[in-house]
Amino acid sequence: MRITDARVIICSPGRNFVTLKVTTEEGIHGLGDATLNGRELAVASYLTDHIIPLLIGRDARRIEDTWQYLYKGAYWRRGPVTMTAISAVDTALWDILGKAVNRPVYELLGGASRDSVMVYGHANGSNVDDTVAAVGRYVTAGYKAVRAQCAIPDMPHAYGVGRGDLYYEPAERGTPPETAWSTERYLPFVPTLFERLRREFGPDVHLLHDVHHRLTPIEAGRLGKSLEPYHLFWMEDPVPAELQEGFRLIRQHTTTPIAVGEVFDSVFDCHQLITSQWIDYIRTTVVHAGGISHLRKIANLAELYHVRTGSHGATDLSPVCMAAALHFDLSVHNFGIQEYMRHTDDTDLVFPHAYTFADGVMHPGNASGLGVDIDELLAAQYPYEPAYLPVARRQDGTMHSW
Ligand code: GCO
Ligand code: MG
Repeated sequence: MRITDARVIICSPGRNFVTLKVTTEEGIHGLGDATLNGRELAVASYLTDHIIPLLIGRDARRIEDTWQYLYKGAYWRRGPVTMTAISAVDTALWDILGKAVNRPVYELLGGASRDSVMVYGHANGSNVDDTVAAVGRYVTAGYKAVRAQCAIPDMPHAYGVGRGDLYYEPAERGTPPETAWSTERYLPFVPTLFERLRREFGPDVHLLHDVHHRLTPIEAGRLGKSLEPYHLFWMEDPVPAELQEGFRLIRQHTTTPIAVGEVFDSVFDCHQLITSQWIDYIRTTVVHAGGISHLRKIANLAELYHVRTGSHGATDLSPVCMAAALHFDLSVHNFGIQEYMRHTDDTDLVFPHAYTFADGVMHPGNASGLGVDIDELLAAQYPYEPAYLPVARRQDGTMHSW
């Protein structure tokens, strides 16, 4: 099963996506998502200029060997661009293997560990009433878990307040938009939001909140403690996580569960967090953390330490990643939850897929491989458009983490 062709397809059906398409001598093709929001062309070049020439002629069945060849062979290890490119190759090879043996990928990963995959959606609003209404719409739509974000009074650009109800799309065409941030206003406000949400929706719905890397460890400890009465499913990305040791301090102060890892690209970003039991959910995902192969290694380590998975699944991760994530989620024992922000209708048409949503849960479907494809003719109608994620500044002008 030699690889005879590999190509990068860049399209923008509502937002930018980079997709790797690998084809074998039998004419089987596999897809991998290679989208790195705001830095898309760097991954496209890494694949086209440095990886694709090495793939031609290789045996598509040697998934682990190809992973190690690309990882060790580059000499320069890790980093989001490298790891997103390797992820795309790995995902495409699992897709090819599934198609070659005519089985859905989750069966090759050990089979289903559960009947379906619980997902959460994003509810947000420019004030508490709007956020309550948005959570209500998700609950009515059958969701068992909802992430709630709200603009802080007098700070309209708090993280998570997006355009539209179903898609959360922070990247904007042109240069990076600037947003303002105030920890002083945020910290006392968030508990009032969750106090209201629990009053409106009762104890059963799972409520989540994304801090989006904005606090210091001691501030995060305070926030987690003040949210304890509202028993969140998780508090996400409380601090920027380059300093794994910082989570020890958060953990000392709160029992609110902690989720982290959407920007991690390998197990080396989180091994200390996991083995020290400083976190509860690891959010690494197929497209940025080394594909299905490496994500399984992270999950297997996490399982030993009672840490469960909660893969990133925002709108900027393509339906190819979503499909791969669902095969992983269904199979892995220590699954926790999967983020699911819907794609626009344009995106769904460009990437026809077998995965389904009903009653708050998803299933990858039983098509062979990943069960997702790309309509290249349609994709060509949506050319790439440069777009950037926002940046954040504190009120005195100091750059802050967005
Ligand atoms: C999430 C994330 C996203 C990111 C986005 C960046 O929890 O879904 O924080 O919304 O901001 O994926 O590209
Ligand atoms: Mg997040």
